[in-house]
Amino acid sequence: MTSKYYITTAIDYSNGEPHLGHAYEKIGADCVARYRRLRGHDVHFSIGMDEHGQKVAQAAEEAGQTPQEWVDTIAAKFQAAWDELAISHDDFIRTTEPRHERAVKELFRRVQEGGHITEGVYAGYYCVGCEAFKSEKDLEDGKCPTHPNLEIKWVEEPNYFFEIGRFRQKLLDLYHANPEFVQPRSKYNEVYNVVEGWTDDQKLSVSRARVPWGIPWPDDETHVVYVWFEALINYLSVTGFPDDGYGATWPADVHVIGPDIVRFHAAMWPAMLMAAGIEVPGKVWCHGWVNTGGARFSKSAGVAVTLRNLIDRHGPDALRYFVLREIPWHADGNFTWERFDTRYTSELADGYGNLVSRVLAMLGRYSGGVVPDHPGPTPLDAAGDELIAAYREAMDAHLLHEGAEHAWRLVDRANGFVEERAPWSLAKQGKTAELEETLAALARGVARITLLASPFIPGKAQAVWQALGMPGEVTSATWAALEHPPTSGAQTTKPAPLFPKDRTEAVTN
Ligand code: ME8
Repeated sequence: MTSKYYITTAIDYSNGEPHLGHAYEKIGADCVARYRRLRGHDVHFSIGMDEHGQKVAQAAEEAGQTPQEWVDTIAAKFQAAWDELAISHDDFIRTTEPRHERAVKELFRRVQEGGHITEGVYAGYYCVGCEAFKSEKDLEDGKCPTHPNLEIKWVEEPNYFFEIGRFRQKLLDLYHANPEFVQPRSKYNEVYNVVEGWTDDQKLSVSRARVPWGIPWPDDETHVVYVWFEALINYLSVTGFPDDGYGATWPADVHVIGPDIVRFHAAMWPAMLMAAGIEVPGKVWCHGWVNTGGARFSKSAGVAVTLRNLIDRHGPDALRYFVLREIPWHADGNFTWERFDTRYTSELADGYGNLVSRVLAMLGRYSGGVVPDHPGPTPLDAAGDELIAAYREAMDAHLLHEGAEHAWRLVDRANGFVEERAPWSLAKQGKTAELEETLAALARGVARITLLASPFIPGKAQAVWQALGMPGEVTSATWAALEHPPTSGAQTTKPAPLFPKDRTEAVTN
């Protein structure tokens, strides 16, 4: 029985180039999606672009382009980056697509039919950086703390409002019933406290007047739907909503997002769904911030480290591995070139890369490249069983950095096993049975590590899978193959160096 697993990331604003912050989120979600496929789930993984709103319109104007021309160019850049980083999404939604407008209008109709939209006048601050209304207490020294470089605007206009306060108790009930609805716990507490502080007649402005770039407000062309109210609905648009059958994908199992947008996802979004009578998502997973040199990667802060430089340094797989191993998936982390180079050398080149190259070389030398038929088990198999269980526990809990750590412990264990058994001396002494047992165990070990590593370094894992003589793509391997690698009798070959140490030789995969 396969079970469906619908995972999404935030859809990125089309107001600049992709940077490591965006990439980290997509790489992490991709790692989860790939792990779930390995577990046999029927995964639907969606990412995309948030193309409406004032700040996108401003960026287009500054570039001297129409908003549509601008978002087309930006979407192509993001897609190219995600292709290069082997993001295995099943869908790429753009909020300018007709399927999205259709879903927005239908969801809106249901919310309105429920009597949850009212008219009024909004008077308050607006941060274009957040595309969000701000109260006095959200500001620090009159500025938005997330966008201190932008001027806060005072806005006074007739608006349509969503009566979000009516869902206060239902949201609190949801949080009580499902304490893992928002993870990590610190974010749960943040959202809980915000919602608890609402009044029952709390309103949220959900239209903007005089903003031409957006989805027109149904029945009132002088307004567009507020960009957040609209953008969140992308998660339904990709399921085919409102067509019959959207429930095969919806509800999302997990929305992966960053720290600045957790309230939109864990409070506003479920309230909108409740108002429309639609099931809420299973979980909101909030990763941390990626910083460098004391600044956060962002479109405006002018961080000099570009995604191009990062990929070019050691190839896309190395970047994927590094960010997922270095930055815990639930906390903030820091990028430095030094740490990147150190982990590349010790864990990828000298660790996994060296293990693969010596095991395949020994299979060639002592066994004509054919994996001997010897089921073991050896101490290496036992260590593998333990580490697979630990990996699974970590990955099920979304602790990707721990998952990588367990996989790489098996690399160390396998490299240790080579030293302990010294196949070269077994060969010299003519201890054929022991030599065969050792080589067979090492082939199984490498196959297991490769499957465990495949959500992190899919390109290199494919190269090793092929060199091990395993059939098909590593992406279609099963969990059973991880537990009992079908390596006996496989005809192996020697791959090109996986992680060259001389950077000028660095290959992209
Ligand atoms: O927020 N480190 O778009 P966005 C980690 N369009 N994550 C980071 C980051 C960093 N330095 N910088 C950005 C939006 N992010 C909306 C989302 S969803 C319906 C609409 C993350 O382009 C950020 O937290 O500003 C968010 O999850 C994602 O990148 C897109 O940010």
